[in-house]
Amino acid sequence: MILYDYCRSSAAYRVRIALNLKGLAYEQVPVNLLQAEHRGEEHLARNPQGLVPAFEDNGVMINQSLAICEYLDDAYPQTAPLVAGTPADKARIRGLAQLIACDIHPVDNLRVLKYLVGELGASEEQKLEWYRHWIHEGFKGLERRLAESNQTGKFCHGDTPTLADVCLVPQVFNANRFETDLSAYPTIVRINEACNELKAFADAHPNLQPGA
Ligand SMILES: N[C@@H](CCC(=O)N[C@@H](CS)C(=O)NCC(=O)O)C(=O)O
Repeated sequence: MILYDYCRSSAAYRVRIALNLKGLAYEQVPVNLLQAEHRGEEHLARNPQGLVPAFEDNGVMINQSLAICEYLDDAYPQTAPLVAGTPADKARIRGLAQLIACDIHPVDNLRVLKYLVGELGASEEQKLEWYRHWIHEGFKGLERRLAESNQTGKFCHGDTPTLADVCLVPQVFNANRFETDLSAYPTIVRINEACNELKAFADAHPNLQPGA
């Protein structure tokens, strides 16, 4: 298994956590986003969107972090599932994961920030305001969903990490990197801390990756 990733990519961070939770060994090939390696032909052949991660297993190349995580569940059912339970449990886990991966992360992505500052002429201050605005928009709803549900446990869904936690931790890392005030989200902060006490999450931290 090969993960083409970048240390600070939160989508790749998700896959690193998922692989660690499932106890699957993998090789890492860094693709440096700051040097635009993701826009080069070598990486476009792996992911024509020019994004990381890309994941290769048994000669098959897979794109999109959530699809990669669900592939791991399907291809390696003997390992801890990331999405499990009744249809309603699975829908809740996927819903929480998608709230982060589909509704928060894409608008704060590197290419969006570059476009804001480059093509649209936003200042650094406006860029930061944009970044934090979309974190707050997403985290408001996420906090309420987590805090008001008795299905929330030590982690986002019960007392075992799931795909929702795999998405939550990198998003909180990003929020902290951009110095976002998270005091209004005690449940998110608590779950993030509980996750990071686990080796699978700690080992996936951006600072510990090649090229960090
Ligand atoms: N939906 C994709 C998102 C992938 C993505 O946005 N990757 C970012 C890093 S977190 C990236 O490659 N950004 C490069 C850029 O914006 O130029 C996934 O989940 O895999």
